[in-house]
Amino acid sequence: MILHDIETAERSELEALQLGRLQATVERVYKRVPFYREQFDQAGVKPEDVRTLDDVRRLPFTTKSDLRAHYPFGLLAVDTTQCVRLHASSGTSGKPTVVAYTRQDIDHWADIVARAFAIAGGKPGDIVHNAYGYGLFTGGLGIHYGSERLGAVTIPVSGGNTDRQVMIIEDFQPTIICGTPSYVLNIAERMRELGKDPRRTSLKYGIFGAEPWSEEMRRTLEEEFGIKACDIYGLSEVIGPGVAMECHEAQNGLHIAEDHFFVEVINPKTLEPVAEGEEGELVFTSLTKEAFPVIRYRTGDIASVTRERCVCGRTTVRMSRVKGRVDDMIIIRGVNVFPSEIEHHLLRVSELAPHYQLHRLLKGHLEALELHAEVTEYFYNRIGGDLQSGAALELVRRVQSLLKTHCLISIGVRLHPPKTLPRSEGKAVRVIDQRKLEAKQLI
Ligand code: DLL
Repeated sequence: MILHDIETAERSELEALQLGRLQATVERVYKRVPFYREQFDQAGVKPEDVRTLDDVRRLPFTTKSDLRAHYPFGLLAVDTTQCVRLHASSGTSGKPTVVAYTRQDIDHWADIVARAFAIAGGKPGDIVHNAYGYGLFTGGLGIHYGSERLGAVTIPVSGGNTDRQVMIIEDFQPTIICGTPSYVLNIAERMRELGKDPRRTSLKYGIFGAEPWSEEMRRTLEEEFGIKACDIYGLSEVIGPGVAMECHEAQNGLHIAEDHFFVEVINPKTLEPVAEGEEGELVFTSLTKEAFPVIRYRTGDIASVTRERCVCGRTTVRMSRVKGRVDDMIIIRGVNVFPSEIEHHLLRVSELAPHYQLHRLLKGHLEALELHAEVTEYFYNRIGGDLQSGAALELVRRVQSLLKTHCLISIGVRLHPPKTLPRSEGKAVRVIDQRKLEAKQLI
């Protein structure tokens, strides 16, 4: 089901719409947001210089630190009294980033997320179990409004209280489940603990995102629940969930809602555009937002885009899965690796459960990486619970050599008994930085 004609329009029609909206946005921010006016003036560019879509490149970038520097309302293009909602994204340190919405922004966002549901296979009348957290995080309410806009029966479960999640899935018979992939996997685990089979629920589709996940994690979730799982991407600064959504037909790249967001992919070091299909940092310019427009916002997320036609019939640009954030990239002796790449290989090892953490450590002055992974119940029982047994040590060596071959990194591997690593209720914490802990202990 395609909810809006623009998703299948000729590129020329879409680009004409984008240009008009871009020009209007640039003019608005220049008039209304002193920060943007100063930035444009410094770059020597005026709103009327934006004559083609390529001219976007003349505009300055915006970063998370710009947002922080204007905390909480400094970048709003309307008076706060014209806003009907505020959200915030939790920063790793210090103050969060605040984002604001007018009534029209909320309305557009609901349309965008309703379209995302349809892209993932959703229809009016579906029953949606929404396990994204409700609150300042955009996941819960963003998905909620889109699901209602689609005409689906929306269950605002929020994250956590996993036993209640299991009960609701059994009793309310949802057809779609939304949540972070790591949390929904935990729901499956809990169902099994309670003697229930996740494959026998009413669920047909999963809409998973808000954290990086791999193709193998998709396979695991699809097999666990017997569903089709699609990737949803978004970030609060740009709007929240729905910026891009993977179609259930191809499951090969996420369609960007290009009538609302203009995408670029840049080399994060040179800030120059990369060639189509090449990986780089995603940069978005909002085209319709009133309260909190963003100009060339550097997301920090690494992905590529393609303009190739999709089998679903949509003509919108597709982005690849997000590999991770620029700041999540781990550099071990000159080799770069993202946690999601490690996950990709780990989940192929049948003796390991899909629960892991990566610890960054200092060995002397050199950085080292240690993988903490849980073994499956089956393997644990087979080795009689002895993680020092020959079979366990052989498994450690095999995982090390797999990661050495495919990710080119030498990594320590520690096996853990089943169900001993922490479980997430939202975004999973995959990387623990022991370097900072160690440094603190030294003081
Ligand atoms: O995570 C919005 C969202 C909610 C998206 C629900 C999808 C579903 P923030 O909390 O601002 O917003 O975090 C945004 O999360 O810059 C990415 O690094 C990461 N992220 C979001 N979706 C994906 C995804 C929401 N599908 C940050 N794959 C982004 C990988 C993702 N990373």
